[in-house]
Amino acid sequence: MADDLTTYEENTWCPGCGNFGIFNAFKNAVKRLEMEDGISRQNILITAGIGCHAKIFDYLDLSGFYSLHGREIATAQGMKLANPQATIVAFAGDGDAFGEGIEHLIFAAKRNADMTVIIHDNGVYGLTTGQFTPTSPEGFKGPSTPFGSPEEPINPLKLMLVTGATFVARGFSGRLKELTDVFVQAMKHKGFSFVDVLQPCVSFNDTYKLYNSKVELLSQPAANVDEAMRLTEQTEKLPIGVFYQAEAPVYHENLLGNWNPTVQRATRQQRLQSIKSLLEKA
Ligand SMILES: Cc1ncc(C[n+]2csc(CCOP(=O)(O)OP(=O)(O)O)c2C)c(N)n1
Ligand code: SF4
Ligand SMILES: [Mg+2]
Repeated sequence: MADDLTTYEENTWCPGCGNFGIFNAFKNAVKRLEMEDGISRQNILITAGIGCHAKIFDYLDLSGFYSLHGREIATAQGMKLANPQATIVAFAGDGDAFGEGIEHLIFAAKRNADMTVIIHDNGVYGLTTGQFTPTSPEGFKGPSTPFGSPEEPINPLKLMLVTGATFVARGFSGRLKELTDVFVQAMKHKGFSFVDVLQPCVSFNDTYKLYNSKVELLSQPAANVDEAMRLTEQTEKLPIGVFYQAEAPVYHENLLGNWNPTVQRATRQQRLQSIKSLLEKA
């Protein structure tokens, strides 16, 4: 065991995979949150979809709920409603969150669900060996697009800004310090925080050279959504860091007020009384 946040599970990521950078930056972020902000690891709950990215769930020694392909963001919302005091993190793949589960991503952002979504954006279905995803570049060749994808990729940051996400950021798995900083800020943000991590897949979409030459740290977040949208359109350079951050009411408080279902569960007697009064009204 390399450190006290790593489990004994055998690591099966390909050597050189960008997932290692995300894993290490996330562990650094958890340690910083513990030391600097008093957020204990027992209060950080994780979930993940299915894919290479999702193996992080097996490797991190944190509590949580292993979800399904494309369903980790729905699962994360349920976890937050059940335990509003917890800090919730959903690890997702690009195929996972922008393909199979895009509706959950959009609605969680729209509701300002208080959680952090970390996208391992490798532009490919890694675990199923190289099919194109919504963020694969035009011309991408793989088993499902042998002549090259004829589609333009989506712009995930722009999608999140339009949908109303209150924290929108990009990281690069090869820039550990900056990625750690972004994770810390995302997990401290009250509301929906979205971090799109540029993650090379050395086996099916090796983007190290591209990202190493283009990635550039933003000096500060944009002052408004319009400015942030323009930043997401840059292609000569790829900005990393926080693009946009805003305050807004969060979903679980709108829905539950101060009620915390984990510590304020109704007794059997109270539940029976509620059923009885419902039946009397019927
Ligand atoms: C509902 C469902 N559809 C499809 C699959 C098959 N499947 C498993 S992993 C995967 C691709 C994952 O790609 P991505 O989300 O980008 O993660 P990566 O492996 O690249 O980290 C697919 C299609 C599945 N497990 N469940
Ligand atoms: S297939 Fe790609 S994403 Fe999956 S472990 Fe290997 S390098 Fe990483
Ligand atoms: Mg992927």
